[in-house]
Amino acid sequence: MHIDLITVVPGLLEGPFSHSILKRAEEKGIATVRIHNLRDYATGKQKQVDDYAFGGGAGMVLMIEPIARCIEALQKERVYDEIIYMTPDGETFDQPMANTLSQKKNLLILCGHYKGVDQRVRDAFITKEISIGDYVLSGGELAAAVVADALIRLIPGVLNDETSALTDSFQDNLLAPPVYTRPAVYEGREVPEVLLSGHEAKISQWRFEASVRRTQEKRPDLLKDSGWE
Ligand code: 6GU
Repeated sequence: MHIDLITVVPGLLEGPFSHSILKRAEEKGIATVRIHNLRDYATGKQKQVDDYAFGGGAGMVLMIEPIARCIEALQKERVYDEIIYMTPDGETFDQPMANTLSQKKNLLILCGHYKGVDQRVRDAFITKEISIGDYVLSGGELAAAVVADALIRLIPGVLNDETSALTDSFQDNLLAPPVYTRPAVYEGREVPEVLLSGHEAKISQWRFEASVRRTQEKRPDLLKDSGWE
């Protein structure tokens, strides 16, 4: 997979992709991520990327020309499966959407800022609009990092067996079961005995039941669609 990100604040995106799992995915060549500074596609000595909204009102709007120039330059190098705009009024991101997008080859993600982008950018270029939840962030960058992380970790070869995505919460509409490590007893708090038994079948059964119980307690809404009820 290759992800291109367009932003006016590249610094906000550099950190998340230079650590841990995302960094290893990049090093293995499984997922490559490139951050593009919208200002590099602006013209004039001001390198202007935003302007006042027609009709007035507070807040600046990202202009169409630099964005169009940037997208069109990137499209000369790749054909994108989706051109995504990160916006609080987009479709709410969830695990099924992550699963679908993780199978795409080339994604372009545009991060909004200020009061958003000129509507004509959305009309002319954008194929999918994503929100990560019902709250407002100061820009789409942190949301784009969330989405990219959720996609990249699902690509085969990114995670090893120990961190396999198959046992994640949400993959089967169940939350993951509790986990424990050493010591077996901490200040009188004991690890459930079955987990120390070495009995694979019993452990699997315990984990499944613990998942169902945890989901009933914390997220009964998920169980309705799970088929486990
Ligand atoms: Cl994608 N962008 C912004 N600015 N705020 C958000 C969001 C995106 N998703 C939730 N809140």
